[in-house]
Amino acid sequence: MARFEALDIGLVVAAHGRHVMVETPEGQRVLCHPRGKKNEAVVGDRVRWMPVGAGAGAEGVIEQVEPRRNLLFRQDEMRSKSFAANLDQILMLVSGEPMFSESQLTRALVAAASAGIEARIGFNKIDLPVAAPTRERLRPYTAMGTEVVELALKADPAGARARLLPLLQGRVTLVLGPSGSGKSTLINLLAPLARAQVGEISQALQAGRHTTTTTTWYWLDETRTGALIDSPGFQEFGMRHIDAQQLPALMPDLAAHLGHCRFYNCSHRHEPGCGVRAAVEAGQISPSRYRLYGEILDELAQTRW
Ligand SMILES: Nc1nc2c(ncn2[C@@H]2O[C@H](COP(=O)(O)OP(=O)(O)OP(=O)(O)O)[C@@H](O)[C@H]2O)c(=O)[nH]1
Ligand SMILES: [Mg+2]
Ligand SMILES: [Zn+2]
Repeated sequence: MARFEALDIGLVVAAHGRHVMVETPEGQRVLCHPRGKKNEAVVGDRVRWMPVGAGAGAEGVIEQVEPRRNLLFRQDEMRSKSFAANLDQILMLVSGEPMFSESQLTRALVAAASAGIEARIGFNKIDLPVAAPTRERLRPYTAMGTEVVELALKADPAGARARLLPLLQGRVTLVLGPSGSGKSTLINLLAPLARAQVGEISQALQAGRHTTTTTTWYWLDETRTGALIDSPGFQEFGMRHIDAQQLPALMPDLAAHLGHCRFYNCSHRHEPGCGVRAAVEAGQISPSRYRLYGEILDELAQTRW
């Protein structure tokens, strides 16, 4: 391990297959390749690298990935896996059009909690009529203590900026959310040098969508302290690494009622004297969240592969 300490350190700002873009502390970008067979470096990683070749177009080889503070795993719509590391927080961006999936939202929040990463919800497109029912759908999340930041990134960019900047400055934020929720719009608004591709979906022509396909790091400003990470819209979250026993503790609304069950190893599904189920019946835990708990638990209990 120690033999690489003399090498330059760089930050992974984009990763696509075996191509990894590494940024030097001076802000130069070098296309790097991993030394080994596998590309283990992900966006947000700090790596030790060595130049190969010289002059313009010089590339590099990654010799070592530095130890990580945290690592978040996700799977996108193309079922390809991607990760980001060393995050300060996650901003889960949702909207009423397209209507967000509670299952996806819950999974993202559980994955963040499991990785020990703080998460907030950005509720975008509040200018649309569908915002009222969407706000209702988000009520269980507000109630369990997850911050919901209301935004109209396109209709009221100044308001969105004022609300978001204090939360984002000086921190590394991974922006997650379904396709079309406005992640790239957010990044273009707050990271002026970004030019992330925004999908203007034509109703007549389904073609011409500019959907994000790679995970990319964007600095918030020239001081290069805070950053936003754009990511492709996701369908699934890999959760197989989560221990089924831990699941209730990773869901704050369920966690609030643990320790009130008759059986110490209660699964909160069918046992008598269950504090969690009593809370569902009393309306303190939303039926949808309880249903999602059961769904995820079933998945985690299945054979691992
Ligand atoms: N009405 C309304 N539309 C918005 C708002 N913010 C973004 N949009 C539109 O929503 C669409 C999708 O925005 P994107 O930023 O490309 O969404 P994305 O989350 O990056 O999508 P993917 O890259 O496919 O994952 C675009 O047509 C935006 O103009 C808003 O506040 N209100
Ligand atoms: Mg995008
Ligand atoms: Zn129970």
